Amino acid sequence: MEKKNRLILALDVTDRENALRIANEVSDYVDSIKVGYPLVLGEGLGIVKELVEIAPVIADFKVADIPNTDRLICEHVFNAGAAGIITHGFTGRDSLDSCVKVANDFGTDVYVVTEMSHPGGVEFFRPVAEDIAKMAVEAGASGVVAPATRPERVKDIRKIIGEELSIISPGVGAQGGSAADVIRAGADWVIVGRSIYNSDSPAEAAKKICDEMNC
Ligand code: OMP
Repeated sequence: MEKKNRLILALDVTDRENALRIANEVSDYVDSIKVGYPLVLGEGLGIVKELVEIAPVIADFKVADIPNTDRLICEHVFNAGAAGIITHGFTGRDSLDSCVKVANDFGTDVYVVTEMSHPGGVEFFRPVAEDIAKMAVEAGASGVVAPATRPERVKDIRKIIGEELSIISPGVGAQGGSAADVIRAGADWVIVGRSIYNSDSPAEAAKKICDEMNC
């Protein structure tokens, strides 16, 4: 993913018309659009093909299954035109290897969740976040997902993964995190949903976040 604006839009609206309108409005300010279950269950995987005309798409399916099922999911997603996918890591190295293998065949990216951004994200993830980050490096993933709600954890995870892997970081705005703080802590991109798509002016909201990150 080209690092221009450091902003990834989390497009968690559920209908095509709104999705395309918002994506078009913010296209100058985002490096990628993340789609997940809300939009794909609402409109089908075909929406990815339409969105890639506007910006590269990361498919957030938090893939978490046995290697064969993971492979099938990744193949579908990349055939639909996505440039990247988000997977879980707690399913183990063989499952992650399966996703990375498909991504390598397609020339696409795999991002592995380390510690999640919501309050419950510390309950089970906290003790394993570092190990998952290490595994992401060893498996040849492109990057990890780490919480903008806890910039100190982004710092910890950056120390583990070094500079080669990217950190994409959700939790800015609606979940209370600050874009500038988490970029300073070592994130490469912030992922922002509600603060942009629920705004009266998604473009202005996206521009404001980009301006904040000029730090
Ligand atoms: P907002 O809270 O509306 O900005 O959306 C954040 C987006 O990031 C949503 O699409 C979440 O599903 C996603 N996300 C998190 O909020 N926390 C995480 O730990 C991981 C993700 C993710 O993998 O993208």
